[in-house]
Amino acid sequence: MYDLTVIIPTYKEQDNIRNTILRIVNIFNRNHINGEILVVDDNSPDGTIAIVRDLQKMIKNLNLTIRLEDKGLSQSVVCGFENAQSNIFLVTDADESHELNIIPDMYKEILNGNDVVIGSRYMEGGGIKDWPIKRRIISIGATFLGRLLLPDITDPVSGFFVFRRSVIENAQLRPKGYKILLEVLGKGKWNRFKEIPYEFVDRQKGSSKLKIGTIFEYAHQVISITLYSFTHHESAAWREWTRIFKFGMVGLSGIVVNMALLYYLKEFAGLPLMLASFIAIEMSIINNFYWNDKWTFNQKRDTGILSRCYKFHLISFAGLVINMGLLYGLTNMGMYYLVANIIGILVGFAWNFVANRRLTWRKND
Ligand SMILES: Nc1nc2c(ncn2[C@@H]2O[C@H](COP(=O)(O)OP(=O)(O)OP(=O)(O)O)[C@@H](O)[C@H]2O)c(=O)[nH]1
Ligand SMILES: [Mg+2]
Repeated sequence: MYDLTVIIPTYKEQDNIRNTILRIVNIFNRNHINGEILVVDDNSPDGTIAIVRDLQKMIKNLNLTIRLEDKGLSQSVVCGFENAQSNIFLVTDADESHELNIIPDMYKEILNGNDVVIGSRYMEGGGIKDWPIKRRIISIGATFLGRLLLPDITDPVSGFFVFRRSVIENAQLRPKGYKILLEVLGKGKWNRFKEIPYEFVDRQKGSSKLKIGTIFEYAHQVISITLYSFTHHESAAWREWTRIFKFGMVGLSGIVVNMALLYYLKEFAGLPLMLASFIAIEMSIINNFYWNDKWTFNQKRDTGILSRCYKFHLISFAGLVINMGLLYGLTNMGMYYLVANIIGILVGFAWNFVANRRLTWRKND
């Protein structure tokens, strides 16, 4: 048994694999990590396998799995999870695009109690070097889609991550395509996570295997994780759906408060309509804030209640502007006003949820 398994999926990496393995061995030695290196190769026709076999003669903690069917990156990584001889799995590429030097920090954060630790290109301090504009656009699009499922994570499609075996013990992974991390995060069971920034460097040697079909595979993957979460309520994606649902319920309660108060202030307190409406709106915003703070986002916070309440007000106000702006614009374009209003409400709701999720109730652990 080892303390850590570094899984390296490979396909035609004869120019890179030796260096990568030697660097990881070096990192293990310098940091006294009792680690295993597991190369999972899809029967590469070049010299990759011979090189690994050769290195195995002098590196006893180097293992090799050769797969003969169902070729694919994600499948190979999952095969690595199955064959690993430790309870902590770290995945990295063979082409030295990842900053291998942060492996000890990533591992340490797992020992500190995190379930998942991700090397992030998209948080402050991270980055991407030498990427053509096309690759950047595809990556940003993929990241955006992934963040819809997992808003707390800046790089949910990173190929550089480490996690505990327990995260996926009961998850039914259906590996396909490139984005295995999204599958692990979306279907797995985890609470504490950490991201560590690093700079991705484009491969210097060997060729890229990214194809256009990969994009469709990815869209398919996002949809199936969403569907999976509906029936597997321990998954992280489900946690997010629950929040959206609660946020919607709170929104409905706000409408009830608003209507009831407006009626009372107008009919019984005799206030002028606009003043009554102003008070009713303000009370419904406070009502919504209270329940979202207590119920929807019941978690540790990193700001005081007044600051959260203030942000919630600003965002609600912007939401109102969005709602009314759409109502105005769409009816001017000839749309029936009740239909335009529904669109305004839905877009306003999406804005309110996403903005508050990001700004008002940020912390998740
Ligand atoms: N086992 C296996 N490994 C693969 C497969 N496709 C890619 N890999 C490996 O997965 C890692 C990431 O693949 P890359 O081709 O580097 O993907 P990328 O970093 O998005 O793109 P480039 O660096 O531009 O090629 C590398 O170690 C590849 O050798 C595959 O079908 N099977
Ligand atoms: Mg690469």
